[in-house]
Amino acid sequence: MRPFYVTTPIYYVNARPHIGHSYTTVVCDVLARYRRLTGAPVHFLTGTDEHGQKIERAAAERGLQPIELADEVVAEFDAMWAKLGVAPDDFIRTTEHRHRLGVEEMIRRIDAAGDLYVGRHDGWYCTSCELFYTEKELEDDKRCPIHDEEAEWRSEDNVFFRLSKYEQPLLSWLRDHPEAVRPESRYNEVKSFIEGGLRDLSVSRAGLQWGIPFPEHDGQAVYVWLDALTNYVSALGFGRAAPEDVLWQRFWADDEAEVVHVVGKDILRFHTIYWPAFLMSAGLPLPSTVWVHGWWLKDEHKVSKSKGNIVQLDGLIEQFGADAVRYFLLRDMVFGQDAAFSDEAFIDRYNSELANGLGNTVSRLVTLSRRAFDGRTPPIACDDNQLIARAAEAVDAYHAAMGRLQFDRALRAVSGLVSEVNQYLVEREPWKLLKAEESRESLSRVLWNGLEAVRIAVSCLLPVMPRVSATVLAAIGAGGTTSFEHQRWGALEVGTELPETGPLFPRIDKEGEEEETDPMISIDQFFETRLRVATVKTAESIPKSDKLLKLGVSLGDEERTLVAGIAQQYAPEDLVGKQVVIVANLQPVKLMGVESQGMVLAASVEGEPVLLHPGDAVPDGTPVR
Ligand code: ME8
Repeated sequence: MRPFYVTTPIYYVNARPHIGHSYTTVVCDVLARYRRLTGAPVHFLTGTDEHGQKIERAAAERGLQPIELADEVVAEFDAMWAKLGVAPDDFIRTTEHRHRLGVEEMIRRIDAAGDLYVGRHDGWYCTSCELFYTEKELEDDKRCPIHDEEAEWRSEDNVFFRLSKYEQPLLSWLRDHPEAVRPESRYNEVKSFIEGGLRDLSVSRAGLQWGIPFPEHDGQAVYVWLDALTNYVSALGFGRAAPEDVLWQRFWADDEAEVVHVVGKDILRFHTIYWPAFLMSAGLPLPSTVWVHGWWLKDEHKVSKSKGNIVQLDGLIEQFGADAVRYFLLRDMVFGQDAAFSDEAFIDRYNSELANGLGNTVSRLVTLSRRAFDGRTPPIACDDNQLIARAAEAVDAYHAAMGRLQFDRALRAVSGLVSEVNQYLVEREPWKLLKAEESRESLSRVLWNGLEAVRIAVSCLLPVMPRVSATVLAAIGAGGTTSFEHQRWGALEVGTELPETGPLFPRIDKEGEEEETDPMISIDQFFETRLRVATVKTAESIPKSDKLLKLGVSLGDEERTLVAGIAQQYAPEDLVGKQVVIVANLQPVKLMGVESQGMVLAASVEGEPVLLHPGDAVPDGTPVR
């Protein structure tokens, strides 16, 4: 199987990790886990971009040395990835020696190709982008189009890279590799940008202290983007004549390797023009695909430190768990487009698809199976039912979408399958089959089918919700699933033990209060309870009971005796003549020697009953629905 190398951008250390960084990194983690489940060798890299004027300034503002700031923020990124269940194989920092070796080797090769020269550089510079702009590219008041910050005029001698020489080679590369930049809209954007003409690029900065010294050019430091982009190869051992270069061979140099960079649209040009041009010049293979996603917005603006509208995920992770947050990030953003973040959207998605959808379906199936089959999966499997085709379709749709990074669609397919299972249970009503011995066989089939379809659905969720999926698989008797191999119908073992598990996703209301997970019922189930209006004809206290009253009520064509626990709130004489709502088909029970033939409905205010009365007088016996 093709080796798969996936990278996040390396993040600047002037900002704490927020939803934007988390999104890209979770996407890469999901891709890495997905590929591992298919059996491919995988290498997943993330890291930090620590050089440059921007970091130098941010550190100075806090009275720190740049490396002190970097160490502090790196610890935060590390902690965030651990919290989010992100497990990279490597974390590169551009201040590491191994990285410097890679950058020096890159420059040596680019120089050997005759692509470097010294020239004068005048232009408008945005420090946040670390990029020169032409006047035309700037917004009004000379503001940067990405950061909305004022650009500054700079004029200095720099080392230049002959980017213009790569105009045609880049266009040929794009023409021959339609998958080189995805989605297609970004591919088209890059292509027309190159067709508009490329100017040579300044790749050094004069007087920059906090950077890698430019080899052979005293007083110049390596431009941060040439520095930063090289991380993708320096982390694999490029530039080091060392035995660990096996990573470099396997995940980059080898033709077989599939190299995928995932980036936000803010850094599209760096990854689809500069980076491939540097690689061409250095005589190195190019990445297979640069996948470009949109921005998380808050109040219609890109979430970013410079906008000051940061969304941090710590609170959500603490309250709902990392897996729910991962699910939301992938489910609610169409990869490639922008998405607006809100707490409401999070809670709605969580309640509908995780708590009521997956959590509830699993808990129903497991509870019924445990009860009916002595704590085990059902004894009889089934290979002929409506869920088989549904499951196969969902798995196909899921894999097709995952291959195109259409995570929203992939998860919709899975969540659709879970809904089908729920619907199937509502139709088959296995809870009704629990008691009768002659229904055991059909009960076994229905529950096994439900569990098997859930097993297949949850196996698809393994890359996205690694911890919860493993818990669910263990809870339904299919623990230890580590590959997609068994996604076909029929693998769930019969009669295997079902361990006890707690609730998976407690339901949350919008104020953030946790609720017990309420099992959903069908309308038919609701109508199994017969509610009727009745008039209280007589009311008296029950001797020796200070809580209970004995009520005589009329349902029109029928009189009933009820016992109600309302003596402390209602005086008997106040009740006579009042209409109430009763449950008319409750099995009679004896309370304090009196048979109660139904139940009076009351709102329960912290345990205190408040009787329900119809708003208008209605005939006795009128059904309530
Ligand atoms: O650009 N929505 O680092 P950076 C979605 N060091 N994604 C977002 C986002 C948002 N609102 N905000 C940030 C750099 N991101 C360079 C990269 S790579 C060789 C050097 C994500 O810290 C997104 O992936 O500004 C974006 O491309 C990246 O963070 C920018 O991170």
